[in-house]
Amino acid sequence: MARDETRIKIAIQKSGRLSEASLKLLDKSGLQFARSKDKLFWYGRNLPVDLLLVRDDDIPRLLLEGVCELGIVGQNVAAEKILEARRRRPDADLESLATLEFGHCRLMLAVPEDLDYQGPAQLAGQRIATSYPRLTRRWLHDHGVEADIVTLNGAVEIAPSLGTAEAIVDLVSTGTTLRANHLKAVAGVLDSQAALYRGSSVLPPERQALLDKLVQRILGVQRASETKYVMLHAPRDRLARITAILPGAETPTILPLEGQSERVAVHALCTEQVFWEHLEELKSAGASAILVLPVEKMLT
Ligand code: PRT
Ligand code: ZN
Repeated sequence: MARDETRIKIAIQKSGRLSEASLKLLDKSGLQFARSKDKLFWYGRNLPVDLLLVRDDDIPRLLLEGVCELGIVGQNVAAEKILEARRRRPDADLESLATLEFGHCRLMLAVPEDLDYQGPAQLAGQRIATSYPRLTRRWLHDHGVEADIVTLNGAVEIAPSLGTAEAIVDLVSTGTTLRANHLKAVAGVLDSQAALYRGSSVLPPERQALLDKLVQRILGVQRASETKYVMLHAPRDRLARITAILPGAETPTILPLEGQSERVAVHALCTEQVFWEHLEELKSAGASAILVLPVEKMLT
């Protein structure tokens, strides 16, 4: 495939936990692709922006080598691969443009459930199985512990029962896998979620402008997904109290209500999550007719 130097390439996971949400984000950002079922490459139809569908582990390298300009990948994978790349190029780095609020998980140290774990010092001289050897090594180093790292590409959780390691460092979301393998999580190594990364290549001004526009759109969709438009009726004399409850609302719009002098309508953009608890609190403070609406797009 000849490289077209005028287009932008975005790398996402081909098939896995991050694929669907990554595609949805790009779709909401207004990108349309000529999809080809099995191919790795989807051509951008409405903008000069193409998609590369690859294994998540390959995304950091594609960004570091300048093959792609943008990529969506878990912070866990990005952090591990950056450390790996630094062995060859000490200044290797990726810029994280935004966290994307999906693919949440935690890289954790886990030990057999019947072990009386007292702290990192207990790991000295032990074998720790993981698919994240560099993050594990850094964590051990930060805790002043020397242990043997056994690098495995999968099925890390069975290493203790096979007798190939005393502990593991692996991703945990619900904890079901650990429990099924009679392991317990005892320390967090890294909190992770999917993030949008920018590669290290320097672009000519026109392509940089296209990239900036694209990033603004993606950030706009991301911000909108966290934002809610709240409408309610409130007694005029409780406005201060009610606006204080609205999460992340800076300057709500206050509108008169026909035929009512004591009550007004309040419209507010809430940039933080609106929970049921907020609505219950608003109601107790005198608000009524409370509506929470999703926001589809935002450009601020
Ligand atoms: O084929 P490819 O290499 O692209 O995919 P993959 O198999 O390496 O990755 P995939 O699709 O499993 O995960 C992609 C990314 O999703 C990870 O790099 C994380 O950023 C994120 N993620 C979120 C997770 C999990 N949650 C998760 N639970 N990745 C893996 N897991 C594993 C976990 O290790 C455990 O073994 O799922 C298992 C179930 O977890 P529990 O705790 O819910 O039981
Ligand atoms: Zn992978």
